[in-house]
Amino acid sequence: KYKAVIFDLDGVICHTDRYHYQAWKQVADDLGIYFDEEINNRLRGVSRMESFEIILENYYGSMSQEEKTFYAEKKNEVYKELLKHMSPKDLSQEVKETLAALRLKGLKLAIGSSSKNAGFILERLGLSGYFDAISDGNNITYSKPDPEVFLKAAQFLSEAPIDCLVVEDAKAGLEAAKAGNMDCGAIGDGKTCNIATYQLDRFSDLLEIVEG
Ligand code: G16
Ligand code: MG
Repeated sequence: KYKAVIFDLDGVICHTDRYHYQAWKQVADDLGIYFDEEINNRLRGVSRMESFEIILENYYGSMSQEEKTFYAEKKNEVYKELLKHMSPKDLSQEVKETLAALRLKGLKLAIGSSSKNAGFILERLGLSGYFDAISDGNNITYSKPDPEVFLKAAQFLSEAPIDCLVVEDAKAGLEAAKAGNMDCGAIGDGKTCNIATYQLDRFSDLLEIVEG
């Protein structure tokens, strides 16, 4: 049925959300901005600068574009330090086995992530070179819910969007898949929004879905 599967990275292949949270928390604390896990949930799949704009909803001063860039870069420095804690052990057995089984079925596999750190994260997980294509924050102009990141992934794979299945944990990502005319499976936090084609209780549920 499908020829390719495009995976979101954070929240699907791995769980870097706690590192994003810790890094943003540090910046928010420095600026005296209220920030909690609930606000952090709104940052899923959203680009770095857009994430900071959401955090700044609780900032009652004014901030220039230069300052915004400065703090977003500061967050990224903290985040990248935290990512160094990641290793191939952070890749679950289930994800590893499911990816291998999908590949055996002849499906192409790609990453469709908003993150500019996708390459580094894949390296930490021991997945460098594993995917047939990587579309991430470095090759897009518009971030999720715009479909660009997934459409580029399909293009890199030389597949039509309609032949690709997207797997996402974020509302912005599920909306992006829809906007790109792609079927999508929601996992984790993504299951709370009912716009997905499929609901995945487990990552390995993908194996049944691709059987059609
Ligand atoms: C991820 C995260 C977002 C993050 C974004 C940009 O997206 O879910 O919270 O803001 O990447 O990350 P960076 O600052 O590393 O460029 P995805 O699409 O992989 O879930
Ligand atoms: Mg995600």
